[in-house]
Amino acid sequence: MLALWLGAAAPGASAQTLAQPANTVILEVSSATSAPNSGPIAQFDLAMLDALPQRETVTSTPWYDGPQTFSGPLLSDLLNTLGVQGTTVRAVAINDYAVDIPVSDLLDYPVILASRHNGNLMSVRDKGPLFVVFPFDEVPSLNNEVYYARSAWQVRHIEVLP
Ligand SMILES: Nc1nc2c(c(=O)[nH]1)N[C@H]1C(S)=C(S)[C@@H](COP(=O)(O)O)O[C@H]1N2
Ligand SMILES: [Mo]
Repeated sequence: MLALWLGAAAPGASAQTLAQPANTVILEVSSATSAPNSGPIAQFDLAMLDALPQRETVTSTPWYDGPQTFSGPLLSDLLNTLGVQGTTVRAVAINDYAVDIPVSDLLDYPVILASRHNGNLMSVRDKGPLFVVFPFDEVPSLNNEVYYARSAWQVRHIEVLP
């Protein structure tokens, strides 16, 4: 099994320095390598996600007519911030849809945890609050069912698997 380090921090080292959410928690990140009952290793409100470097992609998708603009932090930057180790990122949505995304995808492509669609926050009805967006137009080879299935919307929880 290939174990990839996301970032240089020691495991768990940077979680303590992460700000505490001041507003509604929209994302929880947990790691299978942390103690089972320790709860999430990080909780994020929107401002905390907005404080990370933002990446935008303009892309066609199977879900909208014509190219759309999506923006938010890179999933790789999010995990770098936490210094978690793993091979797989499991994105779990509000409706309990779950999909496993290999960490190699995050190293190979700018995969965005989008908080904005055409500059606007997304309601749950509109695939919000968070939507895993692959850069389909930047990397046309991503246009297949594997990556459509990894495009989880209404994401609420990210679990990092060893
Ligand atoms: N939250 C959530 N995201 C999801 C899904 C889902 O059911 N819920 N389905 C996935 C799958 S399997 C695919 S192929 C694509 C396309 O789903 P659609 O055919 O319903 O448009 O969205 C993905 N993202
Ligand atoms: Mo699918």
